[in-house]
Parts: sequence; C-alpha cells; structure tokens
Amino acid sequence: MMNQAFDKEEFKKQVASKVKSLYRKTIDEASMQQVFQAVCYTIKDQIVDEWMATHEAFRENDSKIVYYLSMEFLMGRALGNNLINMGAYGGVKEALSELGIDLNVVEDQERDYALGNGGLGRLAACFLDSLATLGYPAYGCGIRYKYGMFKQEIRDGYQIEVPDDWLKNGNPFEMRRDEYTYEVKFGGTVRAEQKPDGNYTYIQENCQSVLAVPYDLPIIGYGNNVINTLRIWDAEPVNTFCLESFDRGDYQKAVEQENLAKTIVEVLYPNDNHYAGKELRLKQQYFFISASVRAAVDRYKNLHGGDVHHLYEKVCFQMNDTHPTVAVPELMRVLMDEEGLGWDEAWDITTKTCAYTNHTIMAEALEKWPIDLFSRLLPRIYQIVEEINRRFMAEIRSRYPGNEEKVEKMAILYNGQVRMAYLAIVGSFSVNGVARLHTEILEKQELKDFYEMMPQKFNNKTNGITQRRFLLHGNPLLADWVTEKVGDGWITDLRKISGLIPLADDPACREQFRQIKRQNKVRLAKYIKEHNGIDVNPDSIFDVQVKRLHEYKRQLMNIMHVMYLYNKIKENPQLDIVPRTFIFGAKAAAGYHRAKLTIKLINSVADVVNNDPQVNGKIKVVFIEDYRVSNAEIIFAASDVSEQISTASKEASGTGNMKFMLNGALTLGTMDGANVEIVEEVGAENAFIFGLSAEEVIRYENNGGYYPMEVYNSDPDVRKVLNQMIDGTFSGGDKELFRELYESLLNSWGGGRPDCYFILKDFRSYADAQKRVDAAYRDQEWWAKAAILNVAHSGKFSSDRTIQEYVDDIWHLEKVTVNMDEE
Ligand code: 26W
Repeated sequence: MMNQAFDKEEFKKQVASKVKSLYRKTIDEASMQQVFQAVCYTIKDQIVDEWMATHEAFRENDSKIVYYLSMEFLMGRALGNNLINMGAYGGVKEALSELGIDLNVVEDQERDYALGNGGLGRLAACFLDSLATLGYPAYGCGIRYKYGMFKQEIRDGYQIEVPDDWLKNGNPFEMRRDEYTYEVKFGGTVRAEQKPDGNYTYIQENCQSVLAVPYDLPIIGYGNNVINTLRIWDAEPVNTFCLESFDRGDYQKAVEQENLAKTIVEVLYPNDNHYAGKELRLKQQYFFISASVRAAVDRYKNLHGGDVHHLYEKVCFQMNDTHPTVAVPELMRVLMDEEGLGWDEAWDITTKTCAYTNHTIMAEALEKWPIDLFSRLLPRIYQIVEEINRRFMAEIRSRYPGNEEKVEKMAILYNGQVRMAYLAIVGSFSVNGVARLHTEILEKQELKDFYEMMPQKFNNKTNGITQRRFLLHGNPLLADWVTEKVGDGWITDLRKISGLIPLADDPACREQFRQIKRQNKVRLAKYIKEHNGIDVNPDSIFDVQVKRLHEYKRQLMNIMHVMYLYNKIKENPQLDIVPRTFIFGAKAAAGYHRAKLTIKLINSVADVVNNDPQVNGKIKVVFIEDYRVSNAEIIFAASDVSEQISTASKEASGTGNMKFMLNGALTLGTMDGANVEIVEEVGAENAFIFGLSAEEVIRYENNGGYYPMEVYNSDPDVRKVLNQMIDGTFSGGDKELFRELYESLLNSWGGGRPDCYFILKDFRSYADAQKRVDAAYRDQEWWAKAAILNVAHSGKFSSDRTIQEYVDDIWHLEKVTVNMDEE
C-alpha cells in the first residue's frame, strides 16, 4: 500500500497525466482547482485495489456488517484526511512542493461535505473513520443531498443563508453505482392478494415512485489497507419524462414523478434539535432507508443462498436517532411481503437486527408524525406500524393489567401521531444514550417506562471523536510534539497520550507547549483577519464557543457576560483583566428567530466593544462566519478556553468539548453531557465548573420553574445588562431590536416559562468561573500544566474507544485484515 510504497516521482507523473487527460493542460498551466481534482483522481486510482480487496475480505470471511443509518454525515473535507490515513500526507506534500505547489492551498480548493447539521452528523463521520481504522466491516448509509448545510454569511450582523452547491465542481472521490439502483414507492393504495398457500401478499398500487441510485465514497482506515464505504443515495425519475406517457394520458403522473425525484434529495433540513413535521422530510427518510435496507438484505441473500432467516447474524442496522426509524417497519415489509416470512419470524429477525441511538432529550426534537400524513405517504408501512402497535399494547396490558394510563403513555400510535422514538425502542434490541449522564436521564426520566419494562435493552455509549482529523490533521504542530514525546502509538490508541502526564511538570515541555499554542493562535488570528478584517491579539486568552446556535447551549449567557465585563471596564477603565478574545461560531436554523437574533446581538456587542477606545484591547469579540468542519480544525487548535455552558441536563453529550480538550483547551462548563466525564478524567482542578446540576434543573422544572425577576431585582449587574437590551446601547438607539431576548428572560415571550434555560439563575456562578479563568491564566506555568494535562487525559474520548464498545456490546463484529502483497 502507499504507506510503505509511496513513490514521489510516480505520483508526480500521475498527477501530470491526470491534469493532461482531464484538462489538456500542463501542471504549470492548470488552476489550483484543477490540480486539486487531479490529485484526488490520482489517489482514487491508487486506493481502488484496496477498496476491492476490503470487500473481497468481507465476502471471504462472511463478515457481519454494521450499516450505520443516518440522515447526516458531516464529513468535512476528504483530501487531507485521506492522505493522512493512507500514510501519504508527507510524501504528497513533498512531491507537490517540488512542483512548486503548497498542499495546504490544494486542500483549500475542496468544499466541505456539509451533509449534516452538527453533533449527530459529525459523530457519524468520526464513527466511519474509527470503524475503518479498527478494521470493522461497515457501511455508512445516507442521502446525497444536492445542497448540504447552508453557507452562512453575516451581513450587517445578521445571518444570511446561502445555498451550499457543494457538487458544483463534481466530487472526485465518489463512484456512481447504477447497478445497485432501487425503486422506492410512495403513496397509492395497498391491495391484499391471497397466494396459493393461503397467505396474503400486499401490493402497493397507483403509487408514485423514484429510483434510488447509490454513490459510494471510500472511507480509508489509518494504515491498515481497509477501505469501507459511505453509500449516499441520489434520486432519479423512474422513466424520464417522455411522450409515451403523454399519449397514455399519464402526463400528470410523469411530471409528478420527475418533480418528486428532483425535490426529494434537494436539500438537507437545517434544523438541529427541532422537529418540523415536513412531508418531504419523511419522504427523504423512507427513500434512503428503503434503498439501504433492501441493498443490505440483497447482499446477504446473495451470499447465503437466498435464505434470510439468519440475517441478524450478519447484519446490524444502527439507527442514528429516530430519523431512520422506518427501517423497522421497512425490514418487516421486506421480510414478509418480499421474502414470504410470517409475522413472528419477521419480528424476531427485525428486533435482532435493529438498534437505536438516542441523541437528545429536548422535547421539541422528538419526531411525532401525524398519522394521516404517515399513512397517506407510506400506506403499507403504516399498516405494519399499526400491527406493531397493536401487539405492543397487548404486551403492556398483560404486563400491567388494568393500567390504561401506562398504555396511553407508551403507545406508539397516540393522539393521531406516530411516536418514532417509541417505535425505535420497541423495534430494537439495543437503545443507547451518548454520555453517562444522558443515559441516566433517559432511564430515570424520559424513557422511564420503557426502561422499567425492558431494562436489558438500555446501555450507554459515551461519544468520542477521531484524533486523526482533530489532532493529526488539524493541529500538526501539537501532533508532532506529542509523537516526539510519547511515540506515534496515540494515532491508533489514544490512551497512549497519557504518556504526556509527567511532562506537565517539566518547565521546558510547558514552554514548548506554550509556543505551539501561540503559533496556532497566530494561525487563527490570520484567518480572522482575512475573513473578518479584525485584528486579534494572539497573547490574549482565546475564549471560544463554537457549536450550533440554540437557546439551551446558552450563547446568550456568554454574550451577556461580555456585556457585563464591558460595563465593568466602562465603570473603571483601569480594570485589571487579562486581555481576552471572545470567539463565537454558530449557525442558527433558518427559521429559528430567537437564535438568529442572538447572532445579531453578538455582532452588535462586538461592534460596540471592538470600537470603544476605552476598552483599549482588553476584550474583543469575534463572530467567525460559516463555522464548519474545516475551520473548526483551525479553531480548536488555537483555543485556550472551551465554553461548554449548556443548561445542565440538556446537552446529551457534546463532542466539541472533546475536540477542545484534545487540543489543550481548558473547559469552562456546566456538569452536563460528557463534560461530567471530561472532568472525571482530567480532574475538577484542571477545569472551571459552575452552575446548577442536572438534578437541580430537573427539580426546578418539575416545580414550575423559578423566578428570574428575583435575580433581576437583587443583582444590579445583571439588571444593567438586561436593561441594555432594551435601551439601545448595542443597537444604535433601537429599543425594540432585542426586546424579544429581554422578554424571554424575564416575562416569557410567546408563552412558556421565562428563562427556561436558567441563564439568570446561573449567571453569577458563570461570572465567578470566568474570574477564576482570568486569575488562573496569570500563572502561565499553571495554565500550561493544566493544558498539557487536558491533552494527556483525553484518551477516553477517542471514537475508537466508542466504536470498540459498540462492537463489544451491540454489533459483535470481527475485524478483517487486508493484505496488499506487492506483486
Ligand atoms: C428532527 C429534527 C432533529 C434534527 C437533529 C432532531 C434532532 C437532531 C439531532 C439529534 C441533534 C443533534 O445533533 N444532537 C446532538 O448529538 C450529538 C452526538 O451524539 C451530541 O453530542 C449532542 O449533545 C446532541 O445535541
């Protein structure tokens, strides 16, 4: 493989020949985009043997395969990561530089594959990297959206959404696989037909349909020749619009089918943690699930003489949240209607094949499809869901006789809705949360009834991240330093990074660490200057909150603290504080008004603070436009403080928190999600923890909330900040602009409780923690030590560890080895 056998001269030759055959140019004449394309095609040629060999190994070993079903894969850029995992990054860098080309510039030609919103989508991408690196047979199954997550522009402080035409220049790594096309049916009616054996078969008629055409992307394992596949489905019309249909009077239908194909994969829904109930979204779900499930069943049948009875021994469907839950009834349909199995047999197989991961307890995120919509769009699937529900209700009644309240609470079909989470739980053999605290809350609160009835299904899998992208690729300076100190074992076994622990006490190592952090801050400062036109001081504390914008994540509390600090400086311009740069990056869902208003507030505060001569560089506020995977890599590397300040109990896990830790930032956070486990690993003395506990938050919630007005009345600093939202201080005199935010904190705007995310309740505790950050940073020796200890204790948070736990407890896969002997 390229690992051992990277041939620089050969590589240069091939790139030159690709540039020639693709563009009729020499390398010198080619644009950087053309060089980028040529480099990618060259790499694709080089990995195709391993890709084939991997699949050959799956067949030879009759491997069990996990199909990771996900509406989102937030891959970021492929080129750099592929080169790293092939072991060719250094070689290619050298080869290109001999041609006078900078690999970083070539990498910058690539668009992010932004086929996801945030945490859930990025987790899927990290999991694919770990699965391939550990050598486990896996497919990612998703949708080839024409437009991914929108590109964010900031104009006049407001977010503007620009379509993400990521395929404009083509995708050199993808491979269209027409031969694995499936037809997917929507709507129409179901007719039961009696077969000769007396059983019934069900036929969906008068329906619309589209073709699902798969595109495969290689997922390259690190240094092991294993190449897994991400299969994303595109939609095409069944027969392109033709006169024939017109003649037959099917004109309308032909147009409709063409439109369906066009719209179904048009765009990723940009909602994070918010269910909108859009018909097209349900179509997307069934579209990719039907194709993926049937592809998996067909592959299994081909290898096992057409008999599906032992499917679960070789296939596992892992459902990434409830979005792919139609996999349960779809597999039932395939097993019964297409394979001729009876209900009991089919149910036994299905519930041994499907597993479900829950990623959120936010009530507004729960998918509940209206039955009329669901049954109209998926008539046969709905019949099956009805029967699943009927049998499940009977089970509840026999388990809890006379307890109709239980039945109502747990029914899959209730109040005119299909409760997807309940369908997922009932149809799966495993239900997991994504951090210890989150799983506990599921078991004790949100899914209590289900946990009581079927405790054996429940388990925790604390999330993780891939160190190959977020340290090795994103932070080469620190990666090299770690390797110099503890060897390169950490790249595939992050626990080995604990070898750094003793170095935290070595002043020379601390100095080296500080230098690296400083260089990374200079790199980010340069990025900010280029993209925002703002000068930031690399010697200030880089205090960073980057994540989706959501009320529960409390970016509002962060910017309110900046307002508070600004007021303190105005009261006393001599105020002794360590210079701080508050950095934000966040996309708001396009229809989430309050979140977008928070972005405007951040930018408005930035304008005032950054341009006030009295502030004199003590604090700066920067909003980084279009936060995404590729600039995240640069941001994590440069951070000192990691803001993880969600209302306790609301953030299921968080994964950004782990990326900061790995890059030596100190956590400023609540005891929420995986923060709890981060603090457990690194020690509370090396983090800044504040705020209500999850238990306290839940107790308040169960008792009708709290009175934010009491905080307003008793705390003059908080009162001043709140008043500034409605006195025009940060809005050029406009008193109405931010009123909604003010009201949401004090008087409940648009219904609900005021300050339901406990911002005012936690504010003092947060400000105190910020003071501790300031004090701690003055002791540079202490800070460097704590930062190194954060890196050193990040071993648990590799997605390699997470994946190994999924394999041991849920998937039960066996590793494959792929030997590429030189011929
Ligand atoms: C139906 C609308 C919708 C869309 C996306 C509902 C829910 C989602 C996701 C579940 C939101 C999400 O990304 N959740 C995040 O998942 C991460 C990976 O497990 C966790 O680290 C985050 O805490 C969680 O918010």
